[in-house]
Amino acid sequence: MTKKPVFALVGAVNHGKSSIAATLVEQGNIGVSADPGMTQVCQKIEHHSSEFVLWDTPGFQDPRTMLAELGSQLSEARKPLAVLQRFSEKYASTNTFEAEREVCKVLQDEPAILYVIDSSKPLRKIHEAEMELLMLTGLPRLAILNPTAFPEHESEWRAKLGQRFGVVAAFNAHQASAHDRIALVRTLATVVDKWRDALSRIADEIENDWAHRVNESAHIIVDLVAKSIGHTRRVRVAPGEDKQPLIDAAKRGFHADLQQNERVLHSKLQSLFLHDKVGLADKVEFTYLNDLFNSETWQVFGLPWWALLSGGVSVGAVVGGTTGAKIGAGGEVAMPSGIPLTVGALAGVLVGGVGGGVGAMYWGKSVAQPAVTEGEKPSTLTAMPQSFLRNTFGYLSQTGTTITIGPIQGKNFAYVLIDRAIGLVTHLAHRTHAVSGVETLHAADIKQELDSRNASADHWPKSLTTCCEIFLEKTRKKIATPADLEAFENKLARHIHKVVEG
Ligand SMILES: Nc1nc2c(ncn2[C@@H]2O[C@H](COP(=O)(O)OP(=O)(O)OP(=O)(O)O)[C@@H](O)[C@H]2O)c(=O)[nH]1
Ligand SMILES: [Mg+2]
Repeated sequence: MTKKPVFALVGAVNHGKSSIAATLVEQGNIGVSADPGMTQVCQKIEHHSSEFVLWDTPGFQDPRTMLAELGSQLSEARKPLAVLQRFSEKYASTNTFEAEREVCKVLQDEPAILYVIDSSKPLRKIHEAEMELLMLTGLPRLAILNPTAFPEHESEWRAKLGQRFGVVAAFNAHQASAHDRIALVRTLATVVDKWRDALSRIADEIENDWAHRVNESAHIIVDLVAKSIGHTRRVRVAPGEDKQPLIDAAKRGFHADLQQNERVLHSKLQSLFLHDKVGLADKVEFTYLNDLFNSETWQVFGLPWWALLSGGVSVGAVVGGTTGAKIGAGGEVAMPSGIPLTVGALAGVLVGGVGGGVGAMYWGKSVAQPAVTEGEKPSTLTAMPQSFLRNTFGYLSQTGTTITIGPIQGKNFAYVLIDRAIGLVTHLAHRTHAVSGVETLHAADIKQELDSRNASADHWPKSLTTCCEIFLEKTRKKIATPADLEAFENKLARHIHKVVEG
């Protein structure tokens, strides 16, 4: 059986070797640091699903002295790796050439060399010695340009690399997309002949895995939406018991259920994109996740982009004036995007036009308000005259009654959930595993990112909105078939594909 492909990341201190490793294999626990000399010993890294091995190394610390000692031996040797082996043995019980010996240990595994270069840094003699040593190993080689800032020295690096490295690839550890990872593996397939087929298969696997993740994200988003828009909570009221405190408590519980559903969805998305395994310090803080019912978040996610342009006043003017929004029979307003907003939502916008904060609050509350029904007869208790309630449900006073909280009345609720989820998917899909540090996501940033990609629900193509509306309508009526779910899932998956690739 042929050995599986093995690669060794070599390059000068602090040029981004560990960062490339982290991004390429999507692992956040590889030591990356701004302090030079972070990697002291070699680390063997296996890709989570593909059959290849990556060695992270400290790189050479003193390649000029090493080259002076070994240069002529290496250039004359039939087996350069044996020369390196003897070199390692010679210094084995000393503290000389520690980093070099670590690299040599890995080179005995006959890897293909990935020579990492930060092309924002100048090329020096030490780097030329490094390149020379790598060339003399006789191992297959690929140079990777990974500028950590503006690549002002790229041309001088390329000039020197050309003589010793057949192929030079660009791969930015902080920005590389799945597409870039796949492209790098395909490039490697052209460099290492003996692993050409294996590497092509690996590239295919990564491509399929990525497509699966996107499809799966659409699946779990649709699942969450179906679950959330139909969600209800019941509370039993004993004869003579005061209902209102029970209703208020049940509403709080109802909102907590929906928040929990969303939290579960978001952690599933994190796992899907392999961002849940990073150490605590690297965790993204999704602060907006805690405020599904926060009025501000609702405003950010529920309003079309044009309504957010310049705050409340113009929102009122735009809705009331130029767009000519119509109130339909169902008390809904058709916005230019075709996404219906409830009258309550519109009122929120309009009130917002007059008095900013109040409008935002009303907006948030109105759209996130669940239906409240008593017994079997649906009624929005809070909106009905007490006399009517007494007459209609009086007979229940002997035995008590059951009150159902939910489902959410605002039709925009589903779109808020979907936008937030796709925003998170977009963020996770573009976050490389080399990027560390706590990052706080704000709802407004997510919305802006989606809008900049024409991806939020108010930018959707009509066919997607129509499909979504059919799915929502049937789900609300509890008549959605698996085929309806699948149809929406497929369309949403195609949309997410475009968004994450854009
Ligand atoms: N902006 C930016 N910074 C990067 C990129 N790649 C690496 N860095 C930063 O460069 C520094 C060094 O990165 P490492 O991956 O630790 O470099 P290394 O070559 O493994 O370093 P040693 O193990 O110390 O030899 C870290 O602060 C990284 O965050 C990149 O693509 N863009
Ligand atoms: Mg390192």
